[in-house]
Amino acid sequence: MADAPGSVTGSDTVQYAFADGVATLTFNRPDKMNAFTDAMLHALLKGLRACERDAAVRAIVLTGAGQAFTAGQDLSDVQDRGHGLSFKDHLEATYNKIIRALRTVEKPVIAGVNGVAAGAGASIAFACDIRLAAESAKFATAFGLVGLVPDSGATWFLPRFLGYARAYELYATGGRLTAAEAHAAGIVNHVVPDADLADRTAALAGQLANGPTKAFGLTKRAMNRAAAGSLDDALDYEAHLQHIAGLTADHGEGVRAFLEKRPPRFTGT
Ligand code: LHQ
Repeated sequence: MADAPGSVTGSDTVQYAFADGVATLTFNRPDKMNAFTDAMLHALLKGLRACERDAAVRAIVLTGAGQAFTAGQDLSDVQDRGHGLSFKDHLEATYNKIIRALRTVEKPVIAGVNGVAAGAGASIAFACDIRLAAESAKFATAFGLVGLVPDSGATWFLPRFLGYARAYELYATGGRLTAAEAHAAGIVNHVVPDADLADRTAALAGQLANGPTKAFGLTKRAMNRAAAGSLDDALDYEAHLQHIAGLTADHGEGVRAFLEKRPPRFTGT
């Protein structure tokens, strides 16, 4: 944890911590349910880009301070913006870049959903690779309750988890999913007692950070591509990426360790 709070993200409202290959970005406006201001969104993007550039970062955790993961867009910030950036320009300058960064960073990203994830905050959780949720966490669609359409990838992610009808109904009614419901629907990988969330998330992130992270990154690239293409495309692209993975030091180490009946020592190269 060599970095002072805010020195990587440029803001204390998104805190950055690094230890043992795991970078943790914590949304930190607990008195406002970690609702996003523009400064926070830019800090999050800056933090994700720093994670992407830093080879020492081999897994990323997003979580929230206090009671909420994040309540999404700070609605008072929208009111105060007056006739500044249009909603479209704002989305393109902030949330859309964050969602793309989460999907393209070739390192596993885990959301430790510690409380409510609302609106674009739920979208950010959906864009992570793995979600652990505290028992008291909730996913609140929120957009419709304030007369907005789902954004930040919400129309892409939720129907893939729930199917069209359940996703549309949730958006149209402003519905919420409990952690248990989200787990049953395949949105959340694991539901854990509230008091255990930070440790369980850190343990999983630590496990991944010690793995063959180059291969994990290529797996993400392959799955992103497969989600948008045909089986034929997926077969061709998997073969292309397997060629790359097959040349990594971690592949050699993994095979040697297996044959020598010892645990592997992966380096992410
Ligand atoms: C908040 C917020 C919040 C400000 C809680 N803003 N203060 C993208 C681009 C451009 C434009 C617009 O939108 C988007 C995407 C979006 O994300 S739209 C959806 C925005 N989010 C919402 O609509 C959620 C609004 N919040 C809520 O529904 C509730 O607060 C939740 C369900 C998150 C939590 O409920 P409670 O546990 O009952 O807490 P609370 O409502 O008492 O909130 C605590 C404080 O946090 C309170 O402030 P105060 O000063 O009165 O103590 C809230 O006003 C504040 N807060 N969310 N989004």
